[in-house]
Amino acid sequence: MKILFIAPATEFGAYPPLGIISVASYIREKGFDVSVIDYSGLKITKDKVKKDISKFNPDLVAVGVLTGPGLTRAIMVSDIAKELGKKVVWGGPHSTILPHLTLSHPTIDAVIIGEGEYALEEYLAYLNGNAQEPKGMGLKINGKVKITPPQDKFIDIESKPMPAWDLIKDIDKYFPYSKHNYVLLESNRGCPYKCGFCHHANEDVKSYGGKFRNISAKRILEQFDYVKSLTKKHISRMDVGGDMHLTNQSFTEQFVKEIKESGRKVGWHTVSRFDVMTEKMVDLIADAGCEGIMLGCESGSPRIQKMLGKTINLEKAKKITKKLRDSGVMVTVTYMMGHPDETLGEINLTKKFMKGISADQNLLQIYRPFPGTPYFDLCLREHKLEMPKSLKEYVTFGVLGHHANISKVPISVLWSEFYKENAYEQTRYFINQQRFFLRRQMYDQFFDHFKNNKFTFKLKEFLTVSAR
Ligand code: B12
Ligand code: SF4
Repeated sequence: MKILFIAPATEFGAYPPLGIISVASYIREKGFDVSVIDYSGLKITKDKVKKDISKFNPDLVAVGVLTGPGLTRAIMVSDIAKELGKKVVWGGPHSTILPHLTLSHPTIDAVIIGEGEYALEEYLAYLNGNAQEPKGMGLKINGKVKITPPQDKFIDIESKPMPAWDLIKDIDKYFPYSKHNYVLLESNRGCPYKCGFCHHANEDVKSYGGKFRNISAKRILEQFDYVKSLTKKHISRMDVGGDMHLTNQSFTEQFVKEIKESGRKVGWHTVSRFDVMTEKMVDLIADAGCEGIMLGCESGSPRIQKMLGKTINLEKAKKITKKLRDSGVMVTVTYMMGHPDETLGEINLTKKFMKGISADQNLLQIYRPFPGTPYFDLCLREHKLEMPKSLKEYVTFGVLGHHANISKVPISVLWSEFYKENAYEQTRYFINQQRFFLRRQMYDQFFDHFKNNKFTFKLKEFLTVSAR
C-alpha cells in the first residue's frame, strides 16, 4: 500500500512538517511505501497538486492540517485527491479538535485524532481488511461518522524512528541563509497545563494526544546531526521549544548536562513558564548555549493569572528576565489582551508590567479564538461568535483582525491599545533582534529582517486571507 503525506501549509514561510515526518518514518518502518510533499512557503496550483499526486499514485493521501489559513489549500488537496480516486485522511491539530466538522467535508474519508503513529498503522490494517476498527480516529461508516476511543498507549518519543527528514525533497528551503541557519526539531509532545485560550486545554487533545513528554538532549542532537547530514547548508542553531519545554529544574539540569557532555557548540532556543523558572535554571541554560527563550505571562492582572492557572510572581518574573538578559539570552515574553471580562484597568496593569520588565520582546496579541478551547466555548455562549458550519469558515481563525471580544472593553479600544503598544514594542524588538544578528555575525539574517519581519508577515497574511 502506498501513502502520500502532504503538508498543504501556507505560502508564508517554509517550515518542516514535524508531525508528518514523524508519522511517515514510523509507517515506513512498518513496511509501507511512503512519500512526503511539503508545500510550505510555495505557491501551488491545482495542476501542480494533480501532477504531484498522480506521479506517486498512492492509495491513500494523508494530509496534515492546522486551523487557519492553511485550510484552503488542505481542502483543495483533498478535493483533487478524491477526484483522482484516492482515499483521504486528515491528521494534526484541526482534525483532532473538530473531527465531526472535518468529516462533514465530502472528500475526507477519515481523520486521525491526536497522536498519529499507532492510529494510522491501525487504519492501514483496517483498510487492508482487518475487521478491528482503529483507535484514535473518526471514520465514515455507511455514511455515518463514528469516533473511536483514544489509543491505549502512546509512542515512546525517545526511541521511535528518526523523523523522515530524508523524504523531504526540497529540504534546503528551510535554510535560506548562507550561514547560521536554524532548524526546528521535534522535542516534546503536549503540555501539562491548561490555559483557557490554548489548544492544550482541550480534553480530547490531552486524551488522544497523551501526556506531556520531553525528548533528551542526546536524542535532539541526533536529530540535529541527521538533518545536517542531508544538506550542505550551514546550520548552527536549533529551535527545541515546542509549546512547553523546560518544565522544571531537574529536567533542565539533565538536558544541559547532555548538551555540555556532547562537546557541541550549538545555539538553541527554548520555551518555559515563569512559575517554573529558577535563577539556577538561567545559569544552566545560558552556560549550555541557550540563545533565546519564550515565556508566557499573558497578563499583569492577578485575577487573570489566577483564571489561567498561572501562578506567576510578577516581581520574580522581572528578576528572572533581567538575569536571562544579563546572561546573554534573548527573552520574549508573551501577553494577550481581550481575556474574559478583562477591564481597561487590567489592560493597564499588563501595560505597566510590560514597561517594568526588561524583555527583548514583549509580544502582545489581541485575543483570537481557537476552536476546542474554554475561551472559544465562552465566545459561543456569550454569542460573540457564531459556530462555523463548514471547514472553510475556519480559514480566518488566528488571523489578525478576526477576533471575538469577550472582554469588558470595547473592541475599538482593544485595537487602539494593541497598535499603540505594538508600534513601540515591535520597533524596540526589531532593534534588539538586529543587534542579536550583528553580534553573532548573522549578516544574511540582518538584511533579510528589513524585508521579512513581524509587521510584513502579518500584513501579507491579512491581505491574502481578506482577499478571498
Ligand atoms: C512548531 C509549531 C509551528 C511552526 C511550524 C508548524 C508546522 N510545520 O506544523 C510555525 C511557526 C509555522 C507555526 C505556526 C502556526 N501555529 Co503552530 N505550533 C507549533 C508547535 C509548537 C509544534 C508543532 C510540532 O511540530 N509538533 C511536533 C509534532 C510531532 O507533533 P504534531 O504536529 O502534533 O503531530 C502529531 C499529531 O498531531 C499527528 N499529526 C500531525 N499531522 C499529521 C498529519 C497526518 C497525515 C497524520 C496521519 C497525523 C498527523 O501525528 C503527529 C505525531 O503523533 C505546536 C504546538 C504543539 N506542541 O503541537 C503549535 C501549534 C500546532 N500551532 C498552533 C497555531 C495556532 C499556529 C498558528 C495559527 C499561529 C498564528 N496565529 O500564526 C500558525 C499557523 C501556521 C499555518 N501555516 O497554518 C496551534 C494549533 C491550533 C490549531 N487548532 O490548529 C498549536 C497546537 C499551538 C497551540 N498550543 O495552540 N506553528
Ligand atoms: S503553558 Fe503554554 S502550551 Fe501549555 S496550556 Fe498554557 S499556553 Fe498552552
